[in-house]
Amino acid sequence: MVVIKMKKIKALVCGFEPFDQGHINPSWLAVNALPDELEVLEIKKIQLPVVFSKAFYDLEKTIETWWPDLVLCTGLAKDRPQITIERVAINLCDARIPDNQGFQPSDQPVIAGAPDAYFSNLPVKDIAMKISESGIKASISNTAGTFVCNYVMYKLMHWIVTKKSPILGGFIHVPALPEMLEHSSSFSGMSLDLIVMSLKQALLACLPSLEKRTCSDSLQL
Ligand code: PCA
Repeated sequence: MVVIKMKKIKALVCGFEPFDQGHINPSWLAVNALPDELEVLEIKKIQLPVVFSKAFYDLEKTIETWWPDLVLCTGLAKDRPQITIERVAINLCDARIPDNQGFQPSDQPVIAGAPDAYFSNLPVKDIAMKISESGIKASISNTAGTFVCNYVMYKLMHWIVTKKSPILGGFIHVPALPEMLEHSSSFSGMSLDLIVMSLKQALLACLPSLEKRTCSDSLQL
């Protein structure tokens, strides 16, 4: 008899705590509102501190205890009107504002001597397309900035590459909620519901790539 056991695919999804005098960070609000399961995905959610010396440390600890198949990090980009899927992280920390522990690096590498940049290994075009098809504005971004989000994405991709890990990893920036923006702002932000929906679409867009990687484990003869 052939028994087909559907193995759950583990997705670790991260958002950030508030920073820069904000009281909320929609990245974490949206991540926290995701279901615990989505189709074949088992979802674990964590909030990361906006602190250079801690953010990746917390993420790495969770990766090395839970061993996810996918790591999707998210953060707030208040100056962007739409969901942006980051294609690349660069080896640079150049902070416009201090992090939540007052550290403000200027022109420092994330990791001295490491490559100038790492690409996301998520299907970034498929993600942008799937979110757009659901009626939500989304595009690919070629810069994750030079603050904590870029730092975390760079460290994550460096971890994946140097450990030769099969994990899919990458980063999505989400816009501000409407109530976070000044009246004078040229755009109106995005509702939490739409941000949550975008993250679900992003996770679903990763399934074909994930299933390709894990299908050899799911057949038990
Ligand atoms: N956005 C910041 C850090 C935390 C967040 O949500 C960034 O884009 O670097």
